[in-house]
Amino acid sequence: MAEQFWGERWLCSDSEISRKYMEVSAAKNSLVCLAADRNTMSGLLELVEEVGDYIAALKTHVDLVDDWNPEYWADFCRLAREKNVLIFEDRKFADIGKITKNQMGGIYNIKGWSDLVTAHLISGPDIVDGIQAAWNDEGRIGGVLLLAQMSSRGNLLDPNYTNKVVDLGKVHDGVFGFIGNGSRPEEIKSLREKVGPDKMIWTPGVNISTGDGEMGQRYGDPREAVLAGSDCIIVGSGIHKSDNPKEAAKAYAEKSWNALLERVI
Ligand code: S5P
Repeated sequence: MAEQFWGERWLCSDSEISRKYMEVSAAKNSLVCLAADRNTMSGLLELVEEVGDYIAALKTHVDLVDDWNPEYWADFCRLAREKNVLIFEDRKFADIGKITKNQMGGIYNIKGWSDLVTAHLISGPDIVDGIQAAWNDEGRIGGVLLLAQMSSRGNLLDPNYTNKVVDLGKVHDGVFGFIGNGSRPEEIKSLREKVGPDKMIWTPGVNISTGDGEMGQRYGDPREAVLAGSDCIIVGSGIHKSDNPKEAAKAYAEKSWNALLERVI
């Protein structure tokens, strides 16, 4: 079923995790990854309960939760699995390969529950091998999203750096795709041209109300991001700070899905 909606992305991709994402998004008619940036376990559980049916992936920052403990987290991950969403820890790893491998463990044990994680490629390509080795030790599969662009004002990821990240990431099986700047459709378009058809581009910095956000964050329009080549809109405050998170999640799902249909046709 996913093939008819995803077109060449489906045909060109032989990654199990990419196909899983495309299937989940097609089943839910949503290209939304919720950035679940709430500080309490009860707030997180409530949010996923409320919007889980309208999102395809759930992005976490495990280290910003005030009352985190392994039992609560296991409940949270169980709920996410029941809701059929991929779990994506936005850890933005950046160290050398062997340290990153160990950082996938530790008290949070990210390798045990994440399907996707983010990494910067600043330390070189071994970081991807380190992350993959950690999942492998756990008998699990996962995908790395490399930061090729960022949505924040004044970031240092210039086009030259972006090109290097794409060149290295494109040929690595452990790389699921790239983070692009959702606030600037022209940047997404140029990223898509470099990446080609087979890897994912996921974009934060997306909101129905566009413009500047808090502390240098910038927002672009969800439909424009998808038409420019984004495969998933990462939406945080647009959903979790809305007066009605469920309705907001539905609205983002609809906009992103209709844009995919428009793009493929
Ligand atoms: O360049 C980036 C990369 C990421 S992963 N800009 C971002 O904003 N993010 C993440 O997306 C950020 O860590 C946050 O969790 C989310 C955006 O949240 P929002 O509330 O601004 O939509």
